[in-house]
Amino acid sequence: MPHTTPSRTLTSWVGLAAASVALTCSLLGHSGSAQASTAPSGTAAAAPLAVAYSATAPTIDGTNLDDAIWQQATWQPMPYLMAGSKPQSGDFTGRFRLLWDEQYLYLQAEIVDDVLWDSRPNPLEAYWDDDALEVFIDSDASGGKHFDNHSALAYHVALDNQAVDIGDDGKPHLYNAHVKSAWQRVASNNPEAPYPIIWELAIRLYPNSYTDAKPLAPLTLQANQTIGFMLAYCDNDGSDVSTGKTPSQSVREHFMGSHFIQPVNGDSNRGYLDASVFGKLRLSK
Ligand SMILES: [Ca+2]
Ligand SMILES: [Ca+2]
Ligand SMILES: [Ca+2]
Ligand SMILES: [Ca+2]
Repeated sequence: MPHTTPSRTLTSWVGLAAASVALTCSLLGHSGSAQASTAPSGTAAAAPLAVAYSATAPTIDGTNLDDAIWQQATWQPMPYLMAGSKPQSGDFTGRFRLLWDEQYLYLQAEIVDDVLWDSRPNPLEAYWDDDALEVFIDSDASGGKHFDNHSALAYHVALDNQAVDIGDDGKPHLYNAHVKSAWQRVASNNPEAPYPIIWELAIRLYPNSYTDAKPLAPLTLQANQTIGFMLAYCDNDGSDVSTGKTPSQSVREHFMGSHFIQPVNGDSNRGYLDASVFGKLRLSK
């Protein structure tokens, strides 16, 4: 990270995220089969991350890291590569924090992405190959296969703020009623600034028995509820267009997430299939 980074906040959290990766990798290297109580944070086996209750709902408008409501939440890093190549910090860096009330799980993310890319105007087409913030939610932390059922959902929230996932018919569906989304760039007078995005979500949770044919009402969230959760970012900058692909053929360059996923046959991209790889949240009050 160059020392000319304009944002003091950014410098410190990028450094912290890197330190966290180093520490976690080190712990993983020595821990073998870790117990739930001692497993490193950022792993499926780790103790649940406590999420603070907010009596006042945060405004979902993609602004204001300094909002007093968000100061009760703790930043979490997104340091783990799940697919593609590992990006430099200016290519992608992300962190996020969470709050809850009875209606929603709230998320505020700060994302550095050097090129915003949305080459497929149809929100149902290859949405993972356009830039997207991907939220994995398993409302009862049941784990298990969820590709074409709603025991868990993997909401790909696109740059047009629409949320898409595979439905129980095996085809992509929009779930815009489930996720309220807004994002904006952070303005700066420094020409070297990375102009990070503040991306905010309010997420409804649904029971395992939700189906597309008979959508159920969202759950009322409760203190001490445990939720399966991961956050990821699909980063495409269209770099492969220079190699002869058309923009609509361009594929995701990095898929970075909040949790370490044990690879199977070298593949860590398992969150869209198996909710057992998610981390866990505990709603505290
Ligand atoms: Ca990028
Ligand atoms: Ca798109
Ligand atoms: Ca579930
Ligand atoms: Ca991008």
